[in-house]
Order: sequence, then C-alpha cells, then structure tokens
Amino acid sequence: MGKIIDGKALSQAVKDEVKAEVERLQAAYGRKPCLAVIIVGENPASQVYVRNKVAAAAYTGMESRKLELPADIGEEALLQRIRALNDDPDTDGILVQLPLPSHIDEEKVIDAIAPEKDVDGFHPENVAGLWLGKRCIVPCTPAGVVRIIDSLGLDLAGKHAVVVGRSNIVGKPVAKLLLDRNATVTIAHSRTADLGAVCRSADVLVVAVGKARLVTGDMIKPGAIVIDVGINRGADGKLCGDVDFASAEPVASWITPVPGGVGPMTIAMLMKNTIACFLGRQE
Ligand code: L34
Repeated sequence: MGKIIDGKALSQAVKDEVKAEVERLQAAYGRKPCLAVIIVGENPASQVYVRNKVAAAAYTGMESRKLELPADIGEEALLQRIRALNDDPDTDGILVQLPLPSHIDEEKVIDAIAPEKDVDGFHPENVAGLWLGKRCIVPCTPAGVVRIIDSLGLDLAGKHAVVVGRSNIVGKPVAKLLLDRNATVTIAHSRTADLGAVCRSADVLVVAVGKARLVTGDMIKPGAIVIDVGINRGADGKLCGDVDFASAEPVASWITPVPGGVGPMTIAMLMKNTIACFLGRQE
C-alpha cells in the first residue's frame, strides 16, 4: 500500500483556481483582493511561512502587504496596527502570524481582527460559525487537511476518524470538519490512555501534536489514510512530521509527506480565504 499524497501539486491546483478568480474579481469589481500579513520578531520558521504566503499571493495576482514589526513592539502598538488595517477599505484579509512574543496576549490580538477580515478564521465569531454550521472563514490548516481528504473521493460516513491533538487552530476545527463529513470522530491528546490502540482503530488518522515521529507504523491500521500536520525541525535542520514516515508509509493506503503535504495546502487555503473575505466585504 502506501500512496504518497502530493500536497504541492494539490496546492498548485488550488492556487491556479484562485489566480483565475482574482482576474475575474479585478474585471468585476475593478480591484484585486489584498492580504495583509503581520509578522512580529524574527522567528525563523515564521519567516519562512510568511515568505511562502506572500509568494503565493504574488503568484495568484492578488495584492499583499507584509508588515514586519520588532519583537519588542508593545501590545497596544500592535493592536493599533490591526485596527488601522480593520479600517483600511483596501485591505480584505488580515493575518497575524503566530506564535507571538510572550509579552503579547494572542487572544487579545485575535479578538482585535475584524471578523470579516479574519483570513485565519481564528476570531470567536468565525469559530462559532464553524461549530454552528454557519457560513464562516474556516482556518487554513484544517481546511487544507480536509481538502486533501476530499481529493481522495472517499465517503467518510461510518468511518472512524481519529484526530491526535486538540489545539484551537488545528485539532478542534479538523474534528468538526470530519464530523461534517459524517465520520465518527475521536479526539486524542497527551493524556489519552493507550494512544497506540486508539490510533490503530482509525480509518482516517490526522496527527497535529508537534512531536517528531510520535506515531509509528505499528500504531496505524492497515489501509488507513494518514494526514501528518506536524512540522518539526531536527538538529540537522531537516523537517520531519509527527508521523514516522518510514514505518507508516508501507501500512497506510494514503499518507502525506513532510514537507510537501499539509504545509503547502495551508497556504493555498489562505489564498481561498482571502478571496472569501474580499467577496464577503462587497456591496
Ligand atoms: N496566524 N499563524 C497563523 N496562521 C497560520 O495558518 C499559521 N500556520 C502555522 C504557524 N502559525 C500560523 C502556518 O501558516 C503553521 N503554518 C505553516 C505554513 C506554511 C508551511 C508550514 C506551516 C509550509 O510552507 N511548509 C512547507 C515547508 C516550509 C519549510 O521549508 O519550512 C512544507 O512543505 O510543509
């Protein structure tokens, strides 16, 4: 078994869809969507991700702005920058790259973003929308995860999906999106007893815990779909996921690699969300 899902190719297809949409919007509204990305400090991983986001925006033809703010910026000063973007009619999407320096309260920052410009879907209004089944912005990584799963064209009804990790930005929203596809969903985490047995019962296994190679082949049901959200940097600077790819790949029917799996899809879905915010702000 073991078929490797090409997240790069899938993200390319999504970005091409967005590119065509940007042209259409320019013709229809006389303006292109504009994404503002704020990065605070110099976290090297964040710098890579933000660079990839700005490059993707350029590829699709949409406008983007990168605001690089110093690590010691005060919380109030950051909130003021966000409010200015909220009030700027030419800005459609606002993204504040996480994590933020420890002296800044992330919750306050997320709450300050106008919900209609919240391309990350982290604002409480969008979170409520997701859980209540209303129209809303769905967080980019979870949206990418289910886009990958949807691309396989399988019916999840009656299937057992296990999500390892319970964060607000990945685990919890992924679980809701799988529930929407009629899977029976279990959320496992650091306190779960016998994680191996729980994972082995999964037809669809999504791992988002941030622990390098936590899930090994012996924890996977033969034929399962395995989606690896983790991005861990080894001492050698090489990237690896939360799944031990070498032992998992022969057991799984489908598996995402790291890099080249969920990461590129996160960025592609951000482009989609920027279009959705643009459209939500029209009329
Ligand atoms: N606000 N903060 C906010 N929104 C987000 O959606 C994110 N996330 C996570 C971190 N903080 C955030 C991202 O953008 C993770 N993340 C992200 C984005 C892109 C990539 C990975 C994580 C990515 O491009 N990954 C490439 C490898 C990049 C590399 O060389 O390091 C890949 O192929 O997986």
